[in-house]
Amino acid sequence: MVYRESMDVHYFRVTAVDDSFPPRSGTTTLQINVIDANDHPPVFESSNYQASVRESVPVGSTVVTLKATDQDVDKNGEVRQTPDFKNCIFYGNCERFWLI
Ligand SMILES: [Ca+2]
Repeated sequence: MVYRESMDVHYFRVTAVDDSFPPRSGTTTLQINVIDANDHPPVFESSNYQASVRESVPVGSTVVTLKATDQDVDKNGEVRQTPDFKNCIFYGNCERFWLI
């Protein structure tokens, strides 16, 4: 198995030999770039976050900042927030959400 995360470029030395006598040969180097696969999930810095907020906090206030990283690159490594979860805290008292 080839993993881009361990080595993203491989080099091979290739030699071709004819059947003349003495044999003649040519050598070249083959470079293979390993393209990333989306094989890693985003991972949060912590498996558990806790925050407290005053009941009078203004709408739009930041309560806690979560950070997640993904070992993949480019589009495969982008970490996005699911739109349905934006600005929501689960298990609140208003139809499953507290909107802040
Ligand atoms: Ca990924």
